[in-house]
Amino acid sequence: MTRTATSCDIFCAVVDNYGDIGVCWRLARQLANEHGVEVRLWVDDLKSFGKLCPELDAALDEQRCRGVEVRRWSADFPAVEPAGLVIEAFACRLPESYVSAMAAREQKPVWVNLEYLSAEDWVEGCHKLPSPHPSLPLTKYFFFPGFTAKTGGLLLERDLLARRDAFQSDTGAQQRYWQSMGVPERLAGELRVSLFGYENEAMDNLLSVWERGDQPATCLLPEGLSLPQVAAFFGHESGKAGDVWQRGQLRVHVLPFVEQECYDELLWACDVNFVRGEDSCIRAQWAAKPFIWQIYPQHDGVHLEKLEALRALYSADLPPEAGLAVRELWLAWNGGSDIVGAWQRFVAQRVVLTRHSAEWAQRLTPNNLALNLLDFYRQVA
Ligand code: TRH
Repeated sequence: MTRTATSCDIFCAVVDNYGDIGVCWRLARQLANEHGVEVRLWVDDLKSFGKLCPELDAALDEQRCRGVEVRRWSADFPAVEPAGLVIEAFACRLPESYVSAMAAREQKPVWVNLEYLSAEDWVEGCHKLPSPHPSLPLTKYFFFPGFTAKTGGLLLERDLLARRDAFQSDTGAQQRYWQSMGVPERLAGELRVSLFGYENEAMDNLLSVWERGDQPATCLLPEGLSLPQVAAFFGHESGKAGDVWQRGQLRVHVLPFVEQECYDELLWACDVNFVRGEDSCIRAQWAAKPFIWQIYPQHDGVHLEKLEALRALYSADLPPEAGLAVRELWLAWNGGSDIVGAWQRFVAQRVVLTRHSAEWAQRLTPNNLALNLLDFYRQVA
């Protein structure tokens, strides 16, 4: 008899920034609200989480939020009955007492380690691999998100693409959006670019090329790690949401860091998006607009292989000139050189890249991570 998952515990340790909790929060909401799963999300850092979901109260150990039970994950872990589906996000190591409780259950939970996203080839071979526990009657399975049919796919909400299409085909909705963010209407020929990234050596040159460009460029900059560099370019020590700075053709609007559900609109409304890490990179792909990925840097340089793997997959069907433009700009934005020329060649391919990005998003759609996870549960439970 096949069983469906009715309860799920997701464990999330916030390493750095917002990516870990960003993915877990998105998955938790999807399982709860689209699939009727009773989800408990255990998070060790409710303050970071609060940036993505401001209605969360970081002082509470237990609360319900958007259909999900949110629990503080502290060292003193309570005795709880494990859920049927247990998701250990990014190898965060479950509490020992919880693992023992899993082993004690007559019907063992399905235990999944949700891995980081990568477009590299080896992912297909490792997806769903079992790892038996050395001493307990439990098996943990590796579950890899990814871009091809043999991987776990990507997080995609049921109505996301319909909402995107409605927004992108409704100029009134876009105008209302810009108004709500305090950004004036578009000028003729203006380019709108969102910029979400880490510190970046190429920042000054990128801002300069926009400043001296032959079309007005509006840069939408969410508050965060890039802000000090951009502020310095304009001669300021710091900046805050609401600041507007102009130099030549470039105008920057500093935006608040918005709750996670509202970030998509920025990506949908812009012509080009700079994104980073993991979750915003996927959202930019669903936005069906040209994007530039700043990958989360790792000391050993392995991140550049990951960057190259997604670039190759995304660009495979592009005409050579457009493919080269993507390659040059992604490399220049990730520690390479000549961002000035790379930007100019990229923006010259904007029409081709926009069409391609829409086709790319369409191609990724059938491989839905939440559905795959629930199917996997049915196979294994
Ligand atoms: O914050 P990140 O740099 O997270 C990183 C990566 O995930 C990386 O792979 C991981 O190893 C490291 O953390 C520990 O980038 P990412 O993944 O894009 O997450 C940002 C989240 O913030 C994403 O869910 C979108 C969300 N966001 C908002 O909710 N509001 C905003 O205004 C913006 C700009 C982003």
